[in-house]
Amino acid sequence: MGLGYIGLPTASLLATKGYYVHGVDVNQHAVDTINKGEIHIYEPDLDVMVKASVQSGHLVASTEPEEADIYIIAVPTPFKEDHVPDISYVEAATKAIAPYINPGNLIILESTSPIGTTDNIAAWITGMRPDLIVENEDAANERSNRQIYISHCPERVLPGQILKELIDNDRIIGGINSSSTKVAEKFYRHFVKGKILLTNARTAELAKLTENAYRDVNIAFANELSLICEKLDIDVWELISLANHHPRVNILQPGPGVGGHCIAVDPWFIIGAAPEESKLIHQARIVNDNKPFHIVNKIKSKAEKLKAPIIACLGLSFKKNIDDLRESPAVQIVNLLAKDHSLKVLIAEPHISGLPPVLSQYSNVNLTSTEHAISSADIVVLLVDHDEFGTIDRTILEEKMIIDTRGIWK
Ligand code: SAJ
Repeated sequence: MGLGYIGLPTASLLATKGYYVHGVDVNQHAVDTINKGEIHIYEPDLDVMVKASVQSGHLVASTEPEEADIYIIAVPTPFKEDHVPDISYVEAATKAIAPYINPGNLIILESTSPIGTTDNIAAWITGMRPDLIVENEDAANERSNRQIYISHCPERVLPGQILKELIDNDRIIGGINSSSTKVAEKFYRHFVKGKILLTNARTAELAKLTENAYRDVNIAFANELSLICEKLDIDVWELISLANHHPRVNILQPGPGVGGHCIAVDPWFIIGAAPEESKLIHQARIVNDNKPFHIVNKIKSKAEKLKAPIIACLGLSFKKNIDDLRESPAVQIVNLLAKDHSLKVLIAEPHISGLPPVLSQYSNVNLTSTEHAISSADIVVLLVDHDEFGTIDRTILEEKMIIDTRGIWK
C-alpha cells in the first residue's frame, strides 16, 4: 500500500526475490507508469529493478488492493497545522485492505508513525472485521482460525541508497503481540542481511522517531555552530573538521536548513507526545527551521548593494544527488527570495526538468543550466552539494559574490 520512495523500492525488491507483489497506489499516473515498467520517482538503479519485476510478471500495480498473504503499508505520515501528526493515509490504507484480510495474514506498518499507530491499525481492522482476532496473544487464540498478525517495522533507508539499505540495514520489528513480532521476523529474514531486532510496537515506533530526532538535534548543533562562527569570523567547516579529530567527537555538517519528509517531521511526533519533556528536541527543530531565513537575510543584505541583482541558486532538492524536493530548505529559500520582485533568481537543478508549482508561479524565477546561472549572476548561492557542483570549473566563480551554504567550495 503506497508506491512512493519506500513502497516502490520495497515492492520491486520483493518481486525480484520471487514474491508476487500487487502494488497499490491512489495515484493513477504512478500506477500506469509502473505497469509500463517505468518509474515516477528517481532513485539509483530503481528503474532497472522495476522494469525487471514488471517484465517477469512479479510486480503489478493497481489503484485497488486485492487478497494477499502479507500487506505492507508504506504511505506518507506528514503533519497537519501546528505539527499535529496526520495518520489519515495510514487509516485510509488500513480501511482499504480490511475487507480483503484473511485469518493468518500479516499486516506490516513501515511508515514512520506516531506512538500508538500500530494499535490504531488493529482497532480499525477489528472495527470493520469483528470476525478477526488481532489483540489476543493467548495460545488458544493463535491456534484459532481467526488470528491475524500486525507489526510495525519502520523503514530506515536513506534516499540515494535505498536499494542497498533495504537489504543491508538492521531492522527493528515490534508487533502488537509476540506472535505478530515472530511472524513478521520470519518474513523479513527472507531478504534482510542486517540484524533483526525484536521489540513491541510502541517501542519500535519511538525507536524510529528517536533515530531521526537524534540526527535533527545533531544537525542543529552544527547549524548553531555555523551561526556562532559567522559572528566570530571563524570558518565553521575548518572548525568542525578539526574538532572531529577528537576520538569521541563527530559533528555533522551545517547547511541551509533541514529538509525531507523525515528528519524535519518526525521529531514533532515525539514533541507532540511528550511536550514538557522534549525541550532539547523542540529547540533543535527551531534552530534548523530558522536556518533558511538566516540564509535569505544573508543573500538580501548582499543584493541590497546591487542594482537589479541576479541571484543564481544552485540546487533545489532537499539533499545531494537526488530529485526529491519535499520540505526542501532550498525551495523555501528560493520561494522567499522570489517574493521580492526586485530580485531575479536563476535556478540550476540538474535532477529536475521543470520547476515545482510553488516556484513556477513567479515570473522572476527561471530554471536554467548551471553554467548559464552562474555566468549571468551577481550572487551565486550554493544550496545543495550535488556532485556536479563540486566539480565545476572554479574560474567561472571569480568576480562573483558567493554564499556556499554547504562548504563544498572551500
Ligand atoms: N543534513 C545536514 N547536515 C548533515 C546531514 C544532513 O544539513 O550533516 C540535512 C540534509 O541536507 C537534508 C536533511 O538534513 O536536508 C535530512 O537528510 P539526511 O540525509 O540526514 O536524512 P534523510 O531525510 O534523507 O533520511 C533520514 C535517515 N535517518 C537517519 O539517518 C537517522 C534515513 O535512514 C531514514 O530512513 C529517513 O530519514 C526516513 O525515511 O525516516
